[in-house]
Amino acid sequence: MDFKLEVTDAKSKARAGVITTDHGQIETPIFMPVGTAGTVKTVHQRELNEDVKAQIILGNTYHLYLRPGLDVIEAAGGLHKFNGFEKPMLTDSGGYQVYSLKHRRKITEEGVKFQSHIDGSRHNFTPEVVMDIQRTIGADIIMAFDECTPYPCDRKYARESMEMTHRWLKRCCDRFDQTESKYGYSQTLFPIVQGSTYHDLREKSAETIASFGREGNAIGGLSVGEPAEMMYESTDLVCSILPADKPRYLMGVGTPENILECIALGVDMFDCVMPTRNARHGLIYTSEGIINIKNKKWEKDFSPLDPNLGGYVDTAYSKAYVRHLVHSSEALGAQIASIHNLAFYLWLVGEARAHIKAGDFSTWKNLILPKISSRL
Ligand code: PRF
Repeated sequence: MDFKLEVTDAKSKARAGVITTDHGQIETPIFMPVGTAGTVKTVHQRELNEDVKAQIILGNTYHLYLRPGLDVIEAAGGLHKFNGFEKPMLTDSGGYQVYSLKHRRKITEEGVKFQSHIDGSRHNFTPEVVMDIQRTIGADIIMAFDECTPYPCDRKYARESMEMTHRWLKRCCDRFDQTESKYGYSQTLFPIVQGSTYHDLREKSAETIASFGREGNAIGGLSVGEPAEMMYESTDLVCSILPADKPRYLMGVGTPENILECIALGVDMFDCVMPTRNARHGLIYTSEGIINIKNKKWEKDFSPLDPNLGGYVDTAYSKAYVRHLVHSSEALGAQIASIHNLAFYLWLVGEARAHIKAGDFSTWKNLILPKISSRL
């Protein structure tokens, strides 16, 4: 993997760059649609390419390991061959998914023992196991095994957990460096900064993670219930320490507003289930503001979903029709809304990138934020 920093904004810390992987290039800042089980829910691969204009998608180690299982993915020749998405992919390590299991897991120095949410079967994830699994899945970018601390989190727990995440990182790097890609293209490992909302811990973690000298770095443990201001403070602090010549990935963030604010702090990559999950519940992000398509207000509004975006679903379908579909729990409603919301997120980061390059990012951000955050 290679990262070329093209422009750094003069008035903020926003950056534009290009990541090159063996499956193609990613223009940053970028949003990565979440494809937990090897599929971006309700969106097929041609739509991801042509309508959403996705440049990279995310998969989850935990889910893919449980279903379909590694034997199937390996027999297919890796996840790209299995799901037919030939552009870059990234897999999360399971650190966050296992954390979400709460009552069905036990964390020790060795790793995490957990029970499957599908059938209750017992499994053991260690840093080594998680590296081996991600070698078999075969994503271009793979994540270190970490513990995502909850919010709030007492200081002692946050410090001990962060130190364990650092020891796990050493084990991840050792295993990763001793093994090879299974499918002939290269993979790269991103470590993850933790440290909850404690500034000194965040600082320590960012310094430790940076000292490993990997090709990119991630920020975890944020957007877990803390106020947005706290998330911005931690992100700002961590970005000031992580090396400028490597991509920075803020995990699981966020709203369109969160994304623009964190681009301004120097983040290059984002992922979040929000655009797809919210789409399935009828929340539509548009260039004019946020719509709850289930509201009666849209019942006879035959205007296009979003006239300014210009994508197929934005002009082909009216608000009234999408309202009817979502209201009736029709699969097509979830599909149109998901494609639209993802296209909106990709449009937003694309615009951010264009304005960083044009030198007016901050002015543009301040103009567009009130508009896209308003409720219609
Ligand atoms: N760690 C991992 N994945 C994540 C997170 C984390 O802290 C988050 C936190 N927002 C989202 N996804 N491994």
